[in-house]
Amino acid sequence: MKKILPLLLTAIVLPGLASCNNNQKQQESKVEMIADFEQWGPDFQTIRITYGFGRIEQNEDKKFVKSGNYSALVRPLGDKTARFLPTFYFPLRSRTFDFNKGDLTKYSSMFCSVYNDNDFDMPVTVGFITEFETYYNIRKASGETFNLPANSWTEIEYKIDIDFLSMYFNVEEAPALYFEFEKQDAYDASFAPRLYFDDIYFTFADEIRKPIDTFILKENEICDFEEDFQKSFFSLTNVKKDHLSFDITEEVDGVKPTSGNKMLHIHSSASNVRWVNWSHFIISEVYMKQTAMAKLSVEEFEKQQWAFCYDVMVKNIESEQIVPSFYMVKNSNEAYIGGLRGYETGWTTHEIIFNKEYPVGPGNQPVTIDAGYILRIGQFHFSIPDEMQEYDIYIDNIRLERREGI
Ligand SMILES: [Ca+2]
Repeated sequence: MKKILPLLLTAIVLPGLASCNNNQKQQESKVEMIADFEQWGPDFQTIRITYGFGRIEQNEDKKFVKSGNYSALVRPLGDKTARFLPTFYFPLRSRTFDFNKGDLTKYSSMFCSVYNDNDFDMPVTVGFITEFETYYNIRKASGETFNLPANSWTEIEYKIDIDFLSMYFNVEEAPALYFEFEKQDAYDASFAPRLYFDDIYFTFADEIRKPIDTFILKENEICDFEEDFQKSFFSLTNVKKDHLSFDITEEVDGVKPTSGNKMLHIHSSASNVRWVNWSHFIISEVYMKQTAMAKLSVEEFEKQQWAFCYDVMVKNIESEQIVPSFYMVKNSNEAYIGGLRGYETGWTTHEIIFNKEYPVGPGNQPVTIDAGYILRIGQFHFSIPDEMQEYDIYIDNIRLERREGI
């Protein structure tokens, strides 16, 4: 019996090993490596960081290496004055290193290993950069946020949804892959949290995919808040952290949407500041460029009178204002229409008529939403002031309406 046992074991173990090796080989051939951090270039050399990011360096402590000899020690900080959350990213094309990994139709997922060397959990958001010029000016597609539990390795899989991403950019030419953190309460990188990244790669899809156009709106709709994809184009700038929050909701607290089944609900918490701060609910430029607003031709714009309309209700506060602001591309020019007040009696429709002069704009100058804003429409804001008490804003059915011909 003693002699048979090792033979049996051998017989069982060897085929197991063989199939394991085959699997491994198959997996390797299905992988596009972005960085395994074994070499300085391109792995570290091509990384870009946002202003005030913190620090990234090569690590050789094996405890924090997933494979090979090295990994990347990432210490995100986030300068308090920086416009962006601390983000590092990998351009997917390089002339210097002669690669092009930007055709996302070939890939199914992004994988990476991260060790969170801190006594607290940390979130990281993964996604794609849609445009980068300088580290002052980058644009991101909404990503997916993963929790990194304290003192352990996490394997991240970020599924590459080309239908969703094709709303932002040509998915055959994705500019860059990003990792974004929250701002840390630290001033110096030596106090920043420690994270180790290793083996960042794309897996190949079984076949090349074609994106399906899911960005479909009703005629003259800017945003009715009915479609799931819309939410990923909304964001907030909070003057104070978590001062403002929003959700897309069905009927709530007796408030019913004015169109369809869903509406935007913005909640503002009470503030004790003694001066006016404005936070912003933002609809992204990428979104606005695909709406009825951007599809108006100049001829149509001049021939008909058009109005930008939305339904709004402010609850739990007597007198309130929100200020809609139109931007041209790249924030180069803003026009806000001020002086909209008093919604306490229920739903009201606001309209802003294009080509009409409004009395209050930047610097108290008259302002007109003219053809320039249609041809070069950028992001759109609702600006929302701090108040001493908490309150709620409901918005629905942002749309264009045709008025009489002129
Ligand atoms: Ca609606």
